Parts: sequence; structure tokens; C-alpha cells
Amino acid sequence: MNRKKFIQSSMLAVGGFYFLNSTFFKAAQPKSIKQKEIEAPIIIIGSGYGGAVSALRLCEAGKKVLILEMGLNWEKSGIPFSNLLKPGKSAAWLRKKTIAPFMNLFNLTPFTGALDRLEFENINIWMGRGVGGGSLVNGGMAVTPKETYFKEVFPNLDATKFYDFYFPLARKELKVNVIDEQFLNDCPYYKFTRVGEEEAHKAGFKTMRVPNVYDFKYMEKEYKNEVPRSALNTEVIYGNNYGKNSLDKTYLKKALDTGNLEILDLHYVDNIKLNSDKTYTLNAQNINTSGDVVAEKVFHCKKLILAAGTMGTLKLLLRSNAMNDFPIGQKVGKNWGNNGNFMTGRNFVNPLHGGTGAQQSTIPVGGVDNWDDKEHPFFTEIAPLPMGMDVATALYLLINRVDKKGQVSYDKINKKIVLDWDKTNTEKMKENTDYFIKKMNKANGGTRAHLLFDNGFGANICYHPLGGCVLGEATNEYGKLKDHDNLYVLDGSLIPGTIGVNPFVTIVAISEYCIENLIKQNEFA
Ligand code: FAE
Repeated sequence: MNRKKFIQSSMLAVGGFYFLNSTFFKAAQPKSIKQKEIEAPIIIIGSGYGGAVSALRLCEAGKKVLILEMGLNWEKSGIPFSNLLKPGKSAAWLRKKTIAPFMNLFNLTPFTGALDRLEFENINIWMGRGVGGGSLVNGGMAVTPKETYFKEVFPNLDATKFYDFYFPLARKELKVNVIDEQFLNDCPYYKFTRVGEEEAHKAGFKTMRVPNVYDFKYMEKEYKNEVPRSALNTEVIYGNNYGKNSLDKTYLKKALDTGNLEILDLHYVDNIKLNSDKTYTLNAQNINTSGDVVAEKVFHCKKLILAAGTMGTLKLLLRSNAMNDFPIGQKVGKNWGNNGNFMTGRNFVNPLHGGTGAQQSTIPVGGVDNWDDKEHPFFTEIAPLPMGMDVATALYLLINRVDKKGQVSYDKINKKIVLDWDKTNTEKMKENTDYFIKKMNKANGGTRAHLLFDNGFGANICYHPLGGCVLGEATNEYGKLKDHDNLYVLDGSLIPGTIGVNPFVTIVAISEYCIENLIKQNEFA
């Protein structure tokens, strides 16, 4: 085949061939499926944080980059995101029911929505799908880790360089800002934060203001009804139509503006092959918004960056290894963690004074910082619960240390990834949660929210999967995968399972550090 032409199309036999390759999508009209061969110098799989950072820096260096993203380009599609009270197209990735952490009472018509959930025996993992990856659905909390913990997690990195340069750079590019204290004190939509902080203080905990990428000036205008509402209209985990500086508005926009980036959305990469000339062949499926395969595509590239998110990258590596003898070292799949995520809640919170508020902003701005407590180290977000009525319930997402790491592997027979993770991995997290809830209730009244999760303990809720392809272990010091000359991993899988706070600022900082050095070393020359 001629690989010189940038784009070539050819009709190939389908039928049996297609079904062998397919993982979970179905063919729209099998007879009409075309197989296309496409060549690009640099391909990035995934358009989340790691992918967006790599794309921008490579494009700025004058390189032509192609991003393959399985989710939809929401901005281009013109399809609005739905809110929590009226879930629609964006609410779930090809599901018949919503997949929020609880209260999934809504039926859906399957659509390539922005929120996806991977289900394992002892843990469910949520992630974003679409151009912008997790930035489309996350709470925007932009937290820089504590320097002492960063040093513990990454003993080989120059922490001073990170705190002086890469973290500030990440915050600037992501447009991180902080809510105005007066607005926070006055706005009824932040009663849940005010109550949460007062109660935490009463219980003897320290609180902290949490920065965010949501534009708080925009939110102030929302409140005054000067602009369309988003955070104040229960929009968040199914996407925000306004206000949030997701990656499509920051890194990806800048990269596209260089003219060097092309993004193909609704392109799912199923597996990768390493060719004898050290280039890569990618087998991909172009789907429509119902999940039907409309074209089988084969991409060829000299340089490949895996930025499919922790679970996506691990699946690609492990599946390609099982299918194509794709070389991966012993360390791939090891050192995985849930970033200590543990969800919990309290009922009968502030019942005599209007509970936590009937109207709540979806953007968290407060947290309890108990990290320095030797016995019970944790950080917890004071999370909103915007149900459209006051339920006098406080919701918390704790972030703990991960004392016992998990492992990801591939089950060849059932063709799926397997996660070695059970109750023993979350024991200490549960103990911390119990301690926190008891202390809060003792000082303020209230009960553990027994009807939520498993009797109030959400050990199985994970928003922050990290690790499995750890920097300096499975890769070299800048993310180049061991045993490869032309493949790099740049996403959450580089972080060894824990970072002590919400992770995207760290993912961006690490990606900036890696891509800068890879470019300096002429890896993409
Ligand atoms: P990610 O952003 O997940 O991007 C990976 C991309 O690759 C996605 O767009 C996928 O669709 C795409 N992809 C995967 N597999 C394939 C394939 N085979 N072919 C083509 N494309 C593929 O990766 N973090 C914070 O710091 N603050 C928060 O407030 C926060 N809130 C969160 C709330 C929710 C509900 C969730 C789910 C996550 C939250 N996170 C938060 C976590 C954060 O979004 C996550 O750590 C990052 O998005 C991970 O970034 P990556 O670059 O690793």
C-alpha cells in the first residue's frame, strides 16, 4: 500500500473482517462500510488534558498533528449539553438510562453522550467523552497538590521547577480563577458551601478556598440574569453550555488557531500495531452519534501519543499487546489507584435554618483540608447537590492517600480490561470517612446519609483513575514508553495512583514538562 499520500480511500471487503475487529459498536449498514487508509506524521489518541497540552506545544513547534477522539465535537455539533434535572443527549455514552453516581431515574435514547462510566466488580469509574475529554464533564476544581506530597509521589522530579514554572503555567493556560468572597457570602446558590464551611470549623476542621476554571465573573452575571445560566442552571456532569473554560476553549482552541491541528471526532481507536520500521498502524472505527460504525479506518503514523485517559490508554496498550503482540513492559498496568476517592453524605444538615439550600451552584468552591493529620489524612470537596429543592443533605468527595495500589490487566477471552481492586484497597479511606462524618455529626447534628451509596459509604465511586503507566517506571523520565522509539504516554496514567487533590492541574503540569523536554530532545524532528 502507498503510505505517501496523506489521505487515501479504498473499498475493502467487509463482512467477517469487520466483526472480528469490532469491540462494542455495531455496523450501521455493513455492506456500505468503507475501509480508509490515512497517513499522518503525528497522531494523538484522545483530546483530554494530556492530549490537548501535547497538541498545542507540538503545533506551536510547527508540527502537523492529528487527534483521534472517540467522543463528539460538541461545539461543532451545535447540540446543547443537558442539565442534571433534565438529562438528554449529553447525559451518557450510549446508554438507555442515566449514569450519575445516584438517582438514575431517567430514561435515555442512546447517544454518544459526554459522560461515560466503566463498571468493575468493586468500583465504577466515570470519565468524559468528547473533544475536551474530562474537561467537559468535570467540576472544574483546579487544585495544585501540596508540595510535600508531590515530592513524595514524584521523588525524581524537580519540585522547585514545578512550583515555580509548570504549575503556574498550567493555571494560566487553564484560566484558573477564584470566587469573589463577597459574592460567595451573598449568593443563595452558595449556601451549601457556607453551611459546609461553618460546620467544618465547628467540628475543628480547617477549610480552604478551591480555585476553578469556571469563570466566576460570568457566574456573577448569571446570578443577575444578564447572561444565560449554566452553573446556576444545574449544568455540570453532562457538560456546561456557558461559563466553564473547558479545553475546547483553552488549549485546544489555541492549538487549532495555529492551523496545524486536525481533530477527527467520533473516531474510536480499537488497537495498535508496531510495524517493523518502528512506525504504528492504528485500527479505528468511525461511528455515528447512535454508536453505529460508519467506516473502518486504518491510520499510519511515525509518532504516536497515547492520551486516552488512564483507563483508555491502559486498555489500548493491554489490548494491543493481547491482539498484536504489541510490546509493553512489565510495569504497564501496575501502580494504579483511585486517587483515594470516597464519596459520602450527611442528612439532616442545618434543618432549622433552611438546610443546604434549595438552589445550588454546580461549581464547588470549598474544601476541608485535613491532609496534615497523621492519623486521618484526607482532603474533601464540599460538593453541591443541586436537586431543585432543599434536601438538607451535604455531599462530600474525599480524596485520601492510596496505601494499597491496584493493578490493571487484560482478559483475552472476554476481551476486556480487569481491575484488581477490592475492599482491602479502600479500608483506610472508609475509616477516614467514618471519622469525618462522626466528627461533623457530633459537632453539628445530622446523620450519615444511609440511603446514599452503601449505607452512606461510596467506596466504589471513582472520578480520578490514575496510574498504570507511571512516569519513570513504565515510561522514561519524559513519558516515552519503554521498549519503544516513537510512542509516548501523556495523561493521568503517568501519575502513580494518587496525588492528594483533584488531578487535572497536575496532569497538565506533567504533560507540559514531558512534551517540552521531548520536543527539546528532538523526538518529533
Ligand atoms: P481525559 O480527560 O479522560 O481524556 C481522554 C480522552 O480520550 C477522552 O476524551 C476519551 O473520549 C478519549 N479516548 C479514550 N479512549 C479512546 C480511544 N480508544 N480512541 C479515541 N479516543 C479515546 O484524560 N479533576 C479535577 O482536577 N477537578 C475536578 O473538579 C474534577 N471533577 C471531575 C468530575 C467528574 C464527573 C469526572 C468524571 C472527573 C473529574 N475530574 C476532576 C477528573 C478529571 O476530569 C480527569 O482526571 C482528567 O480528565 C483526566 O485527563 P486525561 O488527560 O488523563
